[in-house]
Amino acid sequence: MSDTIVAVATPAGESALSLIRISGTLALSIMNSALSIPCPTPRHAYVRHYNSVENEILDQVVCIYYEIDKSFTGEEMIEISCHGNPIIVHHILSDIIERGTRLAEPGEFTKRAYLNEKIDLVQAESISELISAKNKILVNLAQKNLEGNLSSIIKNLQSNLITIQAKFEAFIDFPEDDIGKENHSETLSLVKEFQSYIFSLLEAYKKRETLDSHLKVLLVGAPNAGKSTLFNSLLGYDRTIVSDVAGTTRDYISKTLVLEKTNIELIDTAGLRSTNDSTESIGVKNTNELLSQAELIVLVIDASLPYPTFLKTNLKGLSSDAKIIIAENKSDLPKVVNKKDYTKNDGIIAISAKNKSGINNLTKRIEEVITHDCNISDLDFSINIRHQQIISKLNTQLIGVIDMIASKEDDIIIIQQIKQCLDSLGELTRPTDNEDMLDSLFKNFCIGK
Ligand SMILES: Nc1nc2c(ncn2[C@@H]2O[C@H](COP(=O)(O)OP(=O)(O)OP(=O)(O)O)[C@@H](O)[C@H]2O)c(=O)[nH]1
Ligand SMILES: [Mg+2]
Repeated sequence: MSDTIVAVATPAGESALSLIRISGTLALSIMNSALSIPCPTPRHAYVRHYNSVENEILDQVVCIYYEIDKSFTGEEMIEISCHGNPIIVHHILSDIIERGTRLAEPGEFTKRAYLNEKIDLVQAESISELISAKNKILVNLAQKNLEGNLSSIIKNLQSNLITIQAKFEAFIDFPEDDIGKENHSETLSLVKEFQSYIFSLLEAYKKRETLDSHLKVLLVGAPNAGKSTLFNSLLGYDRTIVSDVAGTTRDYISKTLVLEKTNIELIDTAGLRSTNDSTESIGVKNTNELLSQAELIVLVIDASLPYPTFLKTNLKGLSSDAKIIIAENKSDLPKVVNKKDYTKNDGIIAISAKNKSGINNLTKRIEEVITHDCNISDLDFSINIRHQQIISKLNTQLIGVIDMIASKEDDIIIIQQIKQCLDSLGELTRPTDNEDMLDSLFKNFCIGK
C-alpha cells in the first residue's frame, strides 16, 4: 500500500485558480472529511467548502474524485481547484498534509502512473516533453508520443523480433529438417529489414535534434540596409541601435526568436564593407566567420539603391548549398535595385522594416527554408536522447545478428543475441532493474506532474 501524496499542480503566485492533486489511499477519506462528500461519484465536479481539521472553511472549491484504476496514477485521486491566492493554497495544502499525506516529489504522479502501468516510459517522458516543448512542432510530437505512437511502433518491433526468434528456435527443434538451411537466408533478410528500420529511427532522432537546436539565421548586408531595424521588427521590440550612420552595428547581437513551428537564433551583424575603422573591421571579420556557420542568411538590401556590387565579392566564399533569402528592404521608397544582380537565392521578400510591412511573409519564408530539409511534417513520433542511445545499441546488436547469420553461427548463439535485442527494445518502454535511471528521469519533472 503506497502512501498518499499531494502537490500543487499550478505555478506558484497569484492566479485565478490553483489546482491541488492528491493521489493514494487517503483520497476517499479526505473527500469525506474535508469536502463532506462521503460517496463521491467519480469524475463529477462538486462545488464544496473545504473544511480544515480545525473545522474552519478555507475556501469554496471545485473537486473531482477519480476512482482507483481509472485515474491518471491508477490510484484513488482527487483534484481540488481553489482560488489562486498563495495563502489559501498554503492552508489547504498544510491541512491535507495534516490528514496524513506527504508532499509529492517532482514527477511522482507520473512515476506512479508508470509503476501502475497506466503509461509506459516513452509516454511518461512525453508528458515532461509536452510541458517544456519550446515550439509548436515539439508540442505536436510530444502529444503523438503521449498518444502512444512510438509505444505501438516498439510493440510491433517486439512482436516482429519474437517471430524472428521463434524461427531460429524452430531450426533447433527440427534439426533433421532440411528446411533449416534454406530458411536461414529468409531470416537473414528479415533481420536486415528490421535493422534498416531501426536505423531509420536514428534518422528521426536527427530531425528532432534539429528542432531542439536553435538554428542560426543571420541578417547580413551593406551598412545602412536596415538590418538592425529588421532585427528589432522581427523581435517585436527595440533591442539594437538603429541609425542612419553607416557602420552602426559593430559587434553581432543574437536573440532567440520563437516562430510558429520552430525557434531560431537571430543574429544582427555589422554591415559588410571594407573599413579603416579597426573596431568595425573586427565586426566585419566576425560577420564573415558567421556567414560560414549560419543555417540561413537573410540578405538585407536597401531596395531604394542599386545593388551593392561588393556584396557579390563578400558572398563569393559561401558554399553552393548555403541558403539565402533576399529581403528587399525600404519597400516604402521608390524601387531602384535590379533583381538581375541578385545572387542565387531561396526567395525574395519585399519588406519595410521601418513600417513593419512584409515581416510576416519573411518569417514564414524563413521557417519554410530552415525546416525544408528535415521533412518535419513526416514525423509521427519523436525520438529523444535516451531513446537514441538505446536504439544505437540495438542497431549494433542487430548488425551482430546479421554477421552471425552470415557466418553460419550456431542458432543457440544467434538466439541469445536476439534476446539481447529484445531486452534493448524493452528498455525503451519498460526497463527492468533501473531504479536509478527512473529516479533521475522523474526528478526533472515539475512538482505536481
Ligand atoms: N525608409 C526606410 N528606412 C529604413 C527602413 N529600414 C531601416 N531604415 C533606415 O535606414 C537607416 C539604417 O538602418 P539600420 O537598421 O541602422 O541599418 P543597418 O543595416 O543595421 O546598418 P549598420 O548597422 O550600419 O550596418 C536608419 O535610418 C533606418 O531608420 C525602411 O524599411 N524604410
Ligand atoms: Mg545595424
